[in-house]
Amino acid sequence: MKHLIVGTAGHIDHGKSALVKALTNIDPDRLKEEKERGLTIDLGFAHFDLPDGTRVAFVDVPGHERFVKNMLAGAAGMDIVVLVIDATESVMPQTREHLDIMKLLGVPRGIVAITKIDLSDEEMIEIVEEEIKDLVEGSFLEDAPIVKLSSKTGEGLDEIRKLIATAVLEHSQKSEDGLFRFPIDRVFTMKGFGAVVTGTVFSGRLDEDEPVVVLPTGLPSRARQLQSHNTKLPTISAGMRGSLNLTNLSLQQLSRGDTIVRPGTVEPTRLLDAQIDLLATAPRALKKTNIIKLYVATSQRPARMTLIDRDKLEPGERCYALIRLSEPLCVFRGDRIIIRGESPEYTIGGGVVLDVAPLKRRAKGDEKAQWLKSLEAATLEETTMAFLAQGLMGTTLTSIAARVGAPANTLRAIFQRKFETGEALSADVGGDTLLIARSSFDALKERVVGELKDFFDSQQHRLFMPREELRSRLGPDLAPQYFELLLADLIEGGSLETTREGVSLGGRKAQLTPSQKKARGEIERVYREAGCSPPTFSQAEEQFGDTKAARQMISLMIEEGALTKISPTFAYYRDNLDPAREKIRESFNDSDTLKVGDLKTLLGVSRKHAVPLLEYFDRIGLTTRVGDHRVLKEKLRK
Ligand SMILES: Nc1nc2c(ncn2[C@@H]2O[C@H](COP(=O)(O)OP(=O)(O)O)[C@@H](O)[C@H]2O)c(=O)[nH]1
Ligand SMILES: [Mg+2]
Repeated sequence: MKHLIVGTAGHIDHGKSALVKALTNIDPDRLKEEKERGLTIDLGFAHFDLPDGTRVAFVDVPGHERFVKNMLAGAAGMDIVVLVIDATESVMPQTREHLDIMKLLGVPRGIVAITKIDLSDEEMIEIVEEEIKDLVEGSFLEDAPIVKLSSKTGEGLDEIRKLIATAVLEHSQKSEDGLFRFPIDRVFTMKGFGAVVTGTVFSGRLDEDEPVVVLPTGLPSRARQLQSHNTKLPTISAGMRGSLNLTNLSLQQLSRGDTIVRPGTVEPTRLLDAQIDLLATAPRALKKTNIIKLYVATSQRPARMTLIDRDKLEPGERCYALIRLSEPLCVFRGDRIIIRGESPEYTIGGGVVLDVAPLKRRAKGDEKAQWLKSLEAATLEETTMAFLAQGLMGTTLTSIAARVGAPANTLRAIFQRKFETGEALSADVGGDTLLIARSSFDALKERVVGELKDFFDSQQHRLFMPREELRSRLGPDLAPQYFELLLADLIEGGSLETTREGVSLGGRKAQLTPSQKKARGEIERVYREAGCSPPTFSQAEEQFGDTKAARQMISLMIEEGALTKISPTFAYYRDNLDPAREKIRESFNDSDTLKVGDLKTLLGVSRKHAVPLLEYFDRIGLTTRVGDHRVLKEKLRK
């Protein structure tokens, strides 16, 4: 079954609503105020069935210039437009503005209807036809059929029905594969149901009772009571008019312009890059920075637009621009946008969204333009890989899917191939997949080696760079899983060695200057001769004189394992600590417990050393503390 939306466009009072009513028997002017004043204020909805059973949805838009903002909310979902022109008035300002909007939105096809022919004569109608031909020249309506009709007498209605039927049959149906996206165009309450929203499904599909989220507010809900044209359905999909009941949400929490998506698929943005066309009829050129009103799907936002590849844009010209929004908006790559100037608000141009997550880092104008140009014509696969390669630290599958505007499953298929060719790698990061471009991976590998070289250049005596220090130097955004992947790859390639404490360059040895060597020998002697009563670190450093050299050599000996650090103040010479441990173990042959006082006698040390020693042996699992004494852990287990 096909679904598509036929929309009206044209100047006020040219007979749009009357035509929709004549074709569908439904009055699209549903508001009391509209009926009273005979004026369309907001979008109207109607439908009729073609002889083959295809249901055609109509969106009727207001023609008044004050309500163009409402018109835009309906225009974004149209597949076919009927441009309505009054035979007695011919082309008028909103005829032009609506046509401009349709062009900018990329509406693919349409029909021109000359209405009220019962009030005109042939000569006049011919003039109107000529004016229409001038108007549509060079546009998507250039070869569109022109039908002359009267909604009052019914003349020409059969002809337009047939033309609509042909257009519907020839129109290709939207695919249902995209991310589910439902921009809300109406919100109301229904007794017994609570908040109900209507809209046109822009992409994807949704089943009844699925969890959803409303953007940009982020309010979670569930989709109940799916309907299309008052018929209950189990599923709604791309191209359909639809309505749904949002559970647990009230009228006040929802508004036109909000978008319904599946949870965790899309994040709203405040920043986007777009290609912009300034209409040839725009009153003035655009400056480097402009205050504008941005329209996307059913939403609108005040925005600041900065030209990227030039300082000024003349009417009729095209360029790239960065758009900053005052409030976040749910927008997709590839979306058509409309921009309007302020006071008086008037359509000045539009364009296409190229990137919904532009890098905050300021690229130079030319460089950025080059990047956007490459994105403009890129396929889904190329775009995916381009975005991937931009992030040195990798990107999650979810965020790259949102950035390209495609569902994660579609990307999984692309990445499967990229893993095989080696162009991409992946790491599991708590439920999501971190994707990494080979180029980023290689660049980061080089940085790891670079950081290590820098580290050892300034600290020749060190054996290892502590892991955490290395990771933090690479950047706070680096996922631990990615870091491990890098290390594993470098170790396999032989350029890295790791131990529990740290990371070193493959085959590297500490290099000591003659004075460092001397210091090392001296300090080693101090610790060896001190037996079980070594000096504190600061005592050892002071005793040697050159505090810095002493500190360096102490940490080197700790890294090497010649010294064992047992507390923040003490290290023991390994060859002294090992026998001490054995003595303690043996002492438990004669006694079940060991007290601080016992250890003092056993090793001939003072309390200052005995306490940290016992705590150290507890820590390494030799002994354990019970009350004011120690027991041997091995004995406990028996
Ligand atoms: N005589 C005649 N009047 C029409 C025709 N179409 C619309 N009208 C009248 O023109 C006025 C404006 O029509 P409407 O459909 O509200 O215009 P819209 O603003 O474009 O929606 C209404 O009073 C209609 O009854 C027509 O084909 N013939
Ligand atoms: Mg109307």
